[in-house]
Amino acid sequence: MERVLVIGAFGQLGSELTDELRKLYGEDNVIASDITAARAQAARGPFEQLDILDRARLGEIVEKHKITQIYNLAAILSSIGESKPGVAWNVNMNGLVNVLELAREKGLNKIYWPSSIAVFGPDTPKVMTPQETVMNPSTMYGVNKLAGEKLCQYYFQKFGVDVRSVRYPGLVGYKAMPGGGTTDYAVDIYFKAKQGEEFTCFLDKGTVLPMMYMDDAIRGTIQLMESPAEKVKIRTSYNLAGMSFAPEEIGSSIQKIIPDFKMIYAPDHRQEIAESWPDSIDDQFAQAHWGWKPKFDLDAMSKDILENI
Ligand code: NAD
Ligand code: AKB
Repeated sequence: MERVLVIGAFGQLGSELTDELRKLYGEDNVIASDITAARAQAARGPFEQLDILDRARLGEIVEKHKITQIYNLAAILSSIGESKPGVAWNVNMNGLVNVLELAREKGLNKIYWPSSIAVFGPDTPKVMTPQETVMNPSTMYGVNKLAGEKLCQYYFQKFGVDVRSVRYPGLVGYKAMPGGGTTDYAVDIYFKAKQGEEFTCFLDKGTVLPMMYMDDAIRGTIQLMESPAEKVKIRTSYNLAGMSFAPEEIGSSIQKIIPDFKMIYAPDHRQEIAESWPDSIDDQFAQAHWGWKPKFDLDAMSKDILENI
């Protein structure tokens, strides 16, 4: 029987992924953990407060709950990472090392750790960015993700740790708020639109980025983790695509449902980060190796979100 620990479970991804994992493995077999206990009361199911940098406590929790799989979602994202590069390095890198070391020592069955389109940089080909290409990230977060990918591959090749990963595009959902990234505007915009307010976008018109609806991201993650090990042929991290759009295109998609929605543009420091990332992603290996296929395009995502918030 699988016993799963989710680290960073109260974040944008973790809040939804933990619920899905509990449907799959049973509520008591999925232990949520986060550095903050603030939402522990509201969350259903078992919870442990954990700073991923506390390796001893991580080991105790794994022993106590007889954990067989870890989903490591604890991270400092791109925008906050630029203002706190030292903290980003510590959490993003040393947190990952703690999890991989524990997996090696205890022989855990599987580890999940997400990478990001942030591994690409300004000199990467922007359109249909290939799996293997020039990678010179210009953010601390991107540097951490690229190094993390190599570390995951190293632990797989050297120690046989079954660690799996995808490079998510910007994730768009409505059940939990994003935590300090460059793609966060694409969540905030729906809430402003629904409240009948004008939206000020921190990215400029024409800034196309790869994005994905949270339902697709959760489905793809579980699909990868449930695939037989021999189908997982890339052990750095898989390119994964959903959709691509610029701020004015998400605005137009919203206007099909809320015609008087208005937005203005006030680009800030996140514009430079966004400009260093691809427009679109070639995910042919995720499709071929383990059958990835997104379900949501921009209009389908807008309809689903605006119906539900
Ligand atoms: P988030 O910022 O919303 O959540 C991260 C969680 O980690 C938070 O709940 C935070 O409290 C927790 N955390 C921070 N420091 C910690 C520590 N020291 N110990 C334990 N927990 C700690 O991030 P997210 O959007 O849910 O991202 C989850 C993962 O997916 C990250 O690895 C991120 O890089 C990756 N990712 C996310 C996106 C996206 O658009 N959301 C895109 C690409 C990749
Ligand atoms: C961010 O903007 O930092 C994240 C990501 C694309 O990794 N959403």
